[in-house]
Amino acid sequence: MNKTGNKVNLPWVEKYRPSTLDDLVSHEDIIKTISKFIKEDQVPHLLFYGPPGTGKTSTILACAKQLYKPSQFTSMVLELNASDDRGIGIVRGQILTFASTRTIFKSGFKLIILDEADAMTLDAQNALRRSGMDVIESDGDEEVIEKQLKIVILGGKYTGKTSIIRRFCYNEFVKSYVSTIGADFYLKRMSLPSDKKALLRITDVGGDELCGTMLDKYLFKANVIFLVYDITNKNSFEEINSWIREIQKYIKCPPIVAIIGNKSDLEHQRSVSNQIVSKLMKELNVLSYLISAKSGENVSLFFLDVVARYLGIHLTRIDKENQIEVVKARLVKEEVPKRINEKNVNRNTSICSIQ
Ligand SMILES: Nc1nc2c(ncn2[C@@H]2O[C@H](COP(=O)(O)OP(=O)(O)O)[C@@H](O)[C@H]2O)c(=O)[nH]1
Ligand SMILES: [Mg+2]
Repeated sequence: MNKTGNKVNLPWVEKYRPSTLDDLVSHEDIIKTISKFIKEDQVPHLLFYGPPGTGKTSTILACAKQLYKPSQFTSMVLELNASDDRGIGIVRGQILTFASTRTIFKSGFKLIILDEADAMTLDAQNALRRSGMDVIESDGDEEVIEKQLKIVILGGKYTGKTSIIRRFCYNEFVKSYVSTIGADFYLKRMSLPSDKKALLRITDVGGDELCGTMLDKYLFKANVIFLVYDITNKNSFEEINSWIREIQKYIKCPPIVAIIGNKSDLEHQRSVSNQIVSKLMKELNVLSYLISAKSGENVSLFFLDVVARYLGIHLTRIDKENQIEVVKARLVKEEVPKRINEKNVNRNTSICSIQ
């Protein structure tokens, strides 16, 4: 093509390529169906199959021209040849970058045209089948697949949400209390059985957000929601129902939900009975765990269990046992009141207490 737009020296397949769907001859039913998809803005994934020269590429290019203005073409359409011998790594990299870049001032879907898809090796087809949620890193010959999950932690103030996350991410516990304002964000990589990996994006939502205006934003695209209550505080358990009502307003596609009873180290001060927890668990059809951010009891186990369930990974008893936290306890000298007439009695005993 020269500067004035005239087509010179183009192969005839390009020169006479139909530029609109109406220019295409025959395949009337197919063209009618595709036109309907475009009109209703409901274009599904399309697979064109047929011998060479029957118009597969021309049809999809005509669709693209109908869907996007010439100025949008480069940002919204990616044309690739799958038989490209540069390897699937490059082709897939281009697809992931293109698909994950948001185009400003243009909503709607982007179009990826994968020509000669039948020339793809089986490995290459499998690699592309993995969803857009996967982060794929190439480590020499080994391919590392990392699933990304968004986890949102909700619950009343002082129930220990921040402490749970800090125990899980940094294995630390702070006794002092600093209220979370708005929300905080954490990232944590998790190894799962069979060398699988997950990248957890954890949102720690402040208790005040129950009446705030940002909850819908924090819940956007959440894969897992944890609702935390304090086992020593009945109100915090009752508040779970209010959180559920709020969640239902914003979430269309239900994520995995689990109720987390925190502060199991204060079992002797428990005011939320096991019965009411099981009742709510059955009513809502959700998971439930009893944990302690302070002692670390069950913290990594419940994260692993939920993430594995979400990803459909089966955990063996050994996988679970490996997560069991050894609860550290301090030996405290028992104070024995001195009694008269008690001679030579060995009272050198100790008791165990969790501090
Ligand atoms: N005994 C005990 N205290 C805890 C536990 N988890 C958190 N706390 C304490 O509860 C208070 C509130 O914790 P925080 O994580 O800030 O609660 P949040 O408002 O829900 O984020 C802090 O003083 C923590 O030290 C726990 O498992 N056991
Ligand atoms: Mg907090």
